[in-house]
Amino acid sequence: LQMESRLRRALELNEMELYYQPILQAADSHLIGAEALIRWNNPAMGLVSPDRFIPLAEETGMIIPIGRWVLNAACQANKRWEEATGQCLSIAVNVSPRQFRDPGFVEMVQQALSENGIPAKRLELEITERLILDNTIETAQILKRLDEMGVRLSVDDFGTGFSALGYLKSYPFDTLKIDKSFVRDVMTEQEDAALVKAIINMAHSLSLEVIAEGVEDSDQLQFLREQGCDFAQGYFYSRPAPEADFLLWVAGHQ
Ligand code: G
Ligand code: G
Ligand code: MN
Ligand code: NA
Repeated sequence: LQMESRLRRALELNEMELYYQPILQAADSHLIGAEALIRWNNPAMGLVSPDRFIPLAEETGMIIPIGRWVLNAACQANKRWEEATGQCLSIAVNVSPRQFRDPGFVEMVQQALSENGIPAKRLELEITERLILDNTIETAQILKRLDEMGVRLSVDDFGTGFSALGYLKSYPFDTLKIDKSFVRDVMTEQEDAALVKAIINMAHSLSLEVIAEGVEDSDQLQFLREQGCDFAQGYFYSRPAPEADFLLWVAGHQ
C-alpha cells in the first residue's frame, strides 16, 4: 500500500526516467534505434525495477498516466537525438495490456507523435504475446488502426507466451523480438539454437523482421548473423542507459 501511494505521486515528483538500449543491424552492427525502458527513482526505495512496479501500475490503472508519460518522453527524446546526432533513429516503447485497451490509446499515440513531430514509422510499439492472445476482436481493431497510422508493431518476448502462431497471419506485425531466454544458451543448448533458427526462418517466411534480445557476447552475435537474424540488442553492445550515456555511446559507436 505504501508502494501504491508512492507510485501515485511518482510522476508529479519527477521520479520516473527513461533508459535507452541500442538496437543494431546484426550483420554490420549499424545502429538503427533504441528501446525505451522505464526506471523509477524513489528517495525511500531507491531504484525500483519495472518488474516490480509495472504490474502494480496495471492493477491500479496508474499504467494509463505512466504509459502516456513514457510515450511522450520517448518521442521528445527521439527528437533531441535527431538534433544531437543528425540520424533518424527509431524508438521502441513497451505497451502493457491495460494501456493498450484503454479507449484513448490510439489517439494518445497519435498525439504524442504529432506534438513532437515524429513520423509514425519511427515508432515501434512492443506488445507481448499475452496481450495478443486475450480479447481478439478488440485487439485486432486497435492493431489495425495503429498499423494504418504507420506505427510499427512488434511482438515482445516472442516464444514465452502460449504462442498460438495463427495470430501472426492475421495481425499486422512487423517484427518479432526473440526473448532473451532463448538467446542466453544458444551456444551451449542445441534446443535453444534450434528454436532461434526456427523462429528466424518462420519470421522471414512471413515477411517479419527479427530482433534478438539479450545478446551478451560475440559468439551469440556470430551465431545470429549466420542465421540471418536482422537486428540485435543486448549487453554486448550496451546496457540500458540514461539518455546522456546513450548519446555518448552513439557518438563513440563505429
Ligand atoms: O528494463 P528491464 O530493464 O528491467 O525491464 C523489465 C520489464 O519491464 C520488461 O518486461 C520490460 O518490457 C518492462 N518495461 C520496461 N519499461 C516499460 C514501460 O515503459 N512500459 C511497460 N509497460 N513495460 C516496461
Ligand atoms: O520484456 P522486455 O524485452 O521489454 O525487457 C527487456 C529486459 O531485458 C529489460 O529488463 C532489460 O534490462 C533486459 N536486458 C536487456 N539486454 C539484456 C541482456 O543482454 N541480458 C540480460 N540478461 N538482460 C537484458
Ligand atoms: Mn521490450
Ligand atoms: Na522482451
